[in-house]
Amino acid sequence: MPDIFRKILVTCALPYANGSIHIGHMFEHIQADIWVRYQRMRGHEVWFVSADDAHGTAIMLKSKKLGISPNKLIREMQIEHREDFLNFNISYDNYHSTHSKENLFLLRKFFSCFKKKKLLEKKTIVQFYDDVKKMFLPDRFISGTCPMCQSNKQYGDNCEICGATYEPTDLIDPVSIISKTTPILKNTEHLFFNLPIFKHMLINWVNSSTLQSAIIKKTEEWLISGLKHWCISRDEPYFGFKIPNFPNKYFYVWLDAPIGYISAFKNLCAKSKKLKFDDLWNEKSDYELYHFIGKDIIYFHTLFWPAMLESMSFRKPNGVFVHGYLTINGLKLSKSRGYLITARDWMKHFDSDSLRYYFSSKISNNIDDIDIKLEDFIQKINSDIVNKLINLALRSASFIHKYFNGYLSDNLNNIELYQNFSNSKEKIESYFENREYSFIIRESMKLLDIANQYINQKKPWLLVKKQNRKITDVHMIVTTGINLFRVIMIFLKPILPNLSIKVEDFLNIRLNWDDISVPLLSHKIKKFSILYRRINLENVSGLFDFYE
Ligand code: NOT
Ligand code: ZN
Repeated sequence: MPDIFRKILVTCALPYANGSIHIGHMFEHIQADIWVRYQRMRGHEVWFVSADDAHGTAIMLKSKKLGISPNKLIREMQIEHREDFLNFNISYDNYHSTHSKENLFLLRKFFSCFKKKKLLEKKTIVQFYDDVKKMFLPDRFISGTCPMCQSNKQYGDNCEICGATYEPTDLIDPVSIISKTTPILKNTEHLFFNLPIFKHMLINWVNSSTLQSAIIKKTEEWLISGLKHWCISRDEPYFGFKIPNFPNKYFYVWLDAPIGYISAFKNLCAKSKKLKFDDLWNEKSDYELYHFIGKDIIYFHTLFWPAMLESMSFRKPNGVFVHGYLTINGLKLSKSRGYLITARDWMKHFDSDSLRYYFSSKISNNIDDIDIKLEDFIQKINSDIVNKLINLALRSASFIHKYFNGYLSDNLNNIELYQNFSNSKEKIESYFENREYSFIIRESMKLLDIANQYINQKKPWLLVKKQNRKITDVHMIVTTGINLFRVIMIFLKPILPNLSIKVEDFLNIRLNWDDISVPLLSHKIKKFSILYRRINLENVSGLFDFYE
């Protein structure tokens, strides 16, 4: 048990149910999963949930295009997504859906609470309407020329070139992405949530929670520039939950999506006797709550979400952990341009630990974008995992079996060296806690270089051949090698779950955090079988080719 026992709920942003999971999604789910696995290893109570985000215009249109019902689409997507996350060892306690009975139940609760507290107002606004498809157009379905920098093919809400944000009606020459025609302006009535009323609460929350400095800055900018009333309804055709007594109107997907965090938890409570819904969501809860998200959806999590929770007298998040975008060879991933690698394609060429490791070598707690490259990836996996990590185990284990019947010696050859390794524990702990995984990789590789040098200097392969060899020395040297390997494997266990299972089998122990300071002695290990295979560039060319 750790000194301070923590109870934590962790979530990842809910992937939309209209497309496959790709490595851009995985970047977030892997980052969160490593954090969760680490906290569990420390003995804390951690619950990890997410769900498919099953509503919205995009899902409605996609199901039409496929000629199937939205319900069928989201059912099939959820099965696929769950499988993908399982393949990457994302250790969800529950992976639910926003199109669920719990989510509808909770959404209605939020809605009645908003009404009771007079937080809602109906207003008539003017919006772009596609007269061919007979539907109002969400911002992302309108494209035009940026009013600020004149770049063309920009979305209705912001410009990817100059970063300006604006109203769709500000766009020059707007076009409907769906019918490619010029949309018309049409009046429509909508429901607005009074966000400005929460300004002071939000200022307090921003200052009291653990947010990255860039996120505090951004949120404060929004708070200073003034909060607007938030439109929470959408016209049909739409796929989502209908608004009671407001004909032909649906709740906006972004209202029920964050409620999905709560409903995934509620659904989990029904399955687990131990968990109580109120223990987590009441205002005085002693659970910690953290959301892992990308930097495109910060304001949903630092403005709307705390305001929604406050109005329900629910507890608010302790932190929102934001990451930057993933790029491949410097280019942003894009579904429409086909610039992405799906989780499934990845698994056809590589294993999941390799992506977890490679991402970790680049993960810090800032929101800068992260670039990946095929050659860099292969080089890193082969040099770090195969040449340094596995090699250390291999070269030591071969002696243990050949000369010592599989047993480790009852003493180490170099206790000081072992202690130096295990003393890195606290440093590694703070890197995990602060999500600075690249430092964990760097520190582990530094230690592995030292361990391999130690074996190189001791040359056990020469020692055993010497005439009056000291066989006990050889035994203690290679036992030290195995023990140094074990310390590094404990550090890397949250990052490399598949390899860890194999190593636990090989060493015939569990890799436990609390065991780091005590060496493994007089213990029988199993025969070394292949723990990890080198990657050959020839076998994998093709996967990143669309970027050349
Ligand atoms: N489906 C959304 C997206 O950007 C994420 C929803 C996260 C849930 O992929 N919500 N909140 N707040
Ligand atoms: Zn622009």
